[in-house]
Amino acid sequence: QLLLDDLREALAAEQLELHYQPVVRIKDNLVVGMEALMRWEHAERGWVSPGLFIPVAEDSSLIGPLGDWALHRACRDAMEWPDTVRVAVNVSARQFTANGFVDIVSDALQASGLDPDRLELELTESVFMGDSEATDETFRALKKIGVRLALDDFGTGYSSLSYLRSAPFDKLKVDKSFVDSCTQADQNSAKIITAIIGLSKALGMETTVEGVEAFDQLEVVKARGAELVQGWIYAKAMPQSAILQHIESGV
Ligand code: G
Ligand code: G
Ligand code: MN
Ligand code: NA
Repeated sequence: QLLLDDLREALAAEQLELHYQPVVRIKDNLVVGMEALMRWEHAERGWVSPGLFIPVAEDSSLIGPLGDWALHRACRDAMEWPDTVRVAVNVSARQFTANGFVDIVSDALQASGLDPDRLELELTESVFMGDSEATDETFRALKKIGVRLALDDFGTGYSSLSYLRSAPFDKLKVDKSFVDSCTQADQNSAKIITAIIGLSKALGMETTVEGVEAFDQLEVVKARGAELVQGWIYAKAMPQSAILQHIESGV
């Protein structure tokens, strides 16, 4: 049976889960956000990585219902957390550019009662590949609702700074690939991290540095001005049932 068929069945049978990875504010070690990451355990396949099944869903229309489910679920789950903790949801370009996306976001907020300011949508530059007028219109409508927008995987792909001139992002997420090499002697990755944080600040945006695994990496990104960090050094993604205890016990 094809992976896509299994995935469709899993969604219908409510076998997909959202796990959440904390985002930590370095200055006071507080958890200020959680990124929702899809998890799927299949009876025969075992754990299937979203890195594998999301692209399969994106190549079909299943990304629509899959993404709707994640938005609704994440908003509902976030209602059980302290209201100082935001929830970030990854949104595929195909989902973002589909008709009705803004309504789905509104529905998820309304159904859950979540404050729009607590919902952050993580987009990648691929949303700029399509019709730019329609994209601009979607951005405007989302800002009107009051949700936050983050540009994910920043610095990879076909980065173009021109997107930042007009798109109303609230946050840039520095890609893990820069962190992986930030402790190297040549310091180029560390310098790029400094530059991205500076750019982000100059434009009035927040920055999250992603994928920090080791203490020496944390030291480098701190020295480079990072304020928000997400990575295994603090925590991996965890199920909803573990979150309250994690937040209460502190970092
Ligand atoms: O959790 P992990 O690092 O394995 O995720 C792998 C990839 O899958 C990441 O690029 C992540 O953004 C993506 N991903 C995880 N959950 C979702 C989701 O709910 N929607 C979308 N569009 N992508 C997701
Ligand atoms: O593409 P996106 O940035 O949404 O993907 C986030 C992915 O990065 C998730 O799959 C998450 O599991 C993974 N991730 C987050 N922190 C770390 C880390 O410290 N190390 C590694 N290897 N992966 C991480
Ligand atoms: Mn992300
Ligand atoms: Na990323």
